[in-house]
Amino acid sequence: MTSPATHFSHAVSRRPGQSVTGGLRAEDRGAPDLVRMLAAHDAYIATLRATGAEVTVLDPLEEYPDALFVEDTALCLPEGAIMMRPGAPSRMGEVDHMRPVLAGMFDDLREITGPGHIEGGDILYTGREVLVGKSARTDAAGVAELRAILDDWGHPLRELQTPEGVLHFKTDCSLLDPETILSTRLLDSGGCFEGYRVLHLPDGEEAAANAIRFNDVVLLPDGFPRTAEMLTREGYDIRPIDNTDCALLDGGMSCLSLRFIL
Ligand code: CIR
Repeated sequence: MTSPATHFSHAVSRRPGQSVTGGLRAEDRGAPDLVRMLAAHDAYIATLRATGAEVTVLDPLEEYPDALFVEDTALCLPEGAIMMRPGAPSRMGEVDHMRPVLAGMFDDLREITGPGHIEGGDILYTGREVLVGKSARTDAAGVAELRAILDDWGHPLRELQTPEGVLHFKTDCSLLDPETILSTRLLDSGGCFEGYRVLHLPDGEEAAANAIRFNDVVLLPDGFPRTAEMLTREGYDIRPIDNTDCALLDGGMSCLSLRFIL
């Protein structure tokens, strides 16, 4: 079954630059290695392209160390794209660089104009609804502004809470198919996925929660054997991708692309 939440014709991604070593992180566990990160990024893009999708790869933005995490700058839906308004002050300017790219692709381009804030990492589109977790980056005013736009497009929005200490809602969950969510027990314990089938990350492998279903494959951070085994057993075709360096900046599989159908 194809769904606009799991099946895509296009993606947009951005290469990391030298400045990525200065990217935001909740805890300093060392600087990412750009050479290894670029190799992982190549593998990520190649995996998306191998599914038949067209992938636009943008040049690094040295003035924005976190600009490779393009997901936070926009929400792309079948009806159009919405420019976000990041809650991290150092990331707000990234939106100005993504707007012209999406303007060339979408007829209907909307904007969160503020004063609220919202980042794409806090938004999970499941096909039947849009789940948004308030977080240190996403506030009630940002969610309200998004809701007004989604009302126009007929998408129900459910406002939720990203757990304390978790960067984004999707740091802790992913959509595996329109009925199935991969989630940490922590996030799911809040009851936000009622009505979906939920697969829990095995204990100790919570860092594998940020995966993406992209067409017929699931891109999963490498190094989480029990999660890989569980998903394979459940019938998903997984593609492990080295996430060592993005993880040092609290990033995962979803943050590295905007995915949509044109
Ligand atoms: C940040 O703190 O904004 C970046 N270092 C990581 C952003 C990850 N984005 C995402 O999960 N959507």
